Amino acid sequence: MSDKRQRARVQGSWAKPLPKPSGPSGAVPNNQQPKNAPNSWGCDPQKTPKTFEFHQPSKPVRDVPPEKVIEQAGDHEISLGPSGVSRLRLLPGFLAPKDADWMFSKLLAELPWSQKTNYRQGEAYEEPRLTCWYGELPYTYARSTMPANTQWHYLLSNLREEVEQASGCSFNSLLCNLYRDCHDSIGWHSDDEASLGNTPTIASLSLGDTRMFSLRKQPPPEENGDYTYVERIRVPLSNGTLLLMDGATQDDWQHQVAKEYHDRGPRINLTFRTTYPEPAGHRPGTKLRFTPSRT
Ligand SMILES: O=C(O)CCC(=O)C(=O)O
Repeated sequence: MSDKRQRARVQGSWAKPLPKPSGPSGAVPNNQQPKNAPNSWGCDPQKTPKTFEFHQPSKPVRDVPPEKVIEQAGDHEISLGPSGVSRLRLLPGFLAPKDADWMFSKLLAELPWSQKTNYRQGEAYEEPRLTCWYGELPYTYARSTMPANTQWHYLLSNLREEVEQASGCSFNSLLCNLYRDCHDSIGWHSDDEASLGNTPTIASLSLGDTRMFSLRKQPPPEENGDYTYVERIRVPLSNGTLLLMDGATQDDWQHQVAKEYHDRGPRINLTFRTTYPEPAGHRPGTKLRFTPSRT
């Protein structure tokens, strides 16, 4: 016997006996039934609520905020707190497409690209992209260090000057990322290692195929690290686009370039930064607060 039928039988044997019939037909007319007697369905009207009662759900229903897309050139204040104003400046076409194309080919062929090994909870993993580092100081993140490298490729030195003019900032370091195809990525993180100082400005120049740059707001402490309801922004970064992240962006937001599930050609991203000697007594690569490292 099927489980469903077996349960139906057990329920049947427990059902309350029907009231004794009194009329000639054996049936008790409805209007003669005592007011509170169980009806012919075996339901006790006293136990059955007569009216529908609405109970407010104990947890308020929350909407996930719609994701914003920033594509327009110019300055965008993306939040006012909690650490201050977070700002993006987007400059599509910062490099003319023809210039961006030949610089891309040259940097792809001539930079000393390699795959870095990082560590998380004692486990080693290979970064899903290639990188190289320029700066007078070494740079540590995810428990692995890129040694100082002052041999700037002449093209990178020229680009640094152009980016400094456009941003009004000066940069002494550069992290280069090469995404070989749609499978390469960088996970959610903030550029908030102590060696980058407080409220760093990061200038990010993209060459090659377009990839989607995503940002998500840090959740407030009462969310216990749950990002379900945080604000999200997407910025498509195309060949020759300059993006500046400024103000509290590294304190109040995280960013990533996710893997994609359709073909993407290679893309180079140059992130100009200012680095400072690691504070005395700090382990290299220490973050200003507990946030994930780049993966
Ligand atoms: O490739 C990008 O646009 C982002 C790179 C990045 O987030 C980083 O280098 O920290």
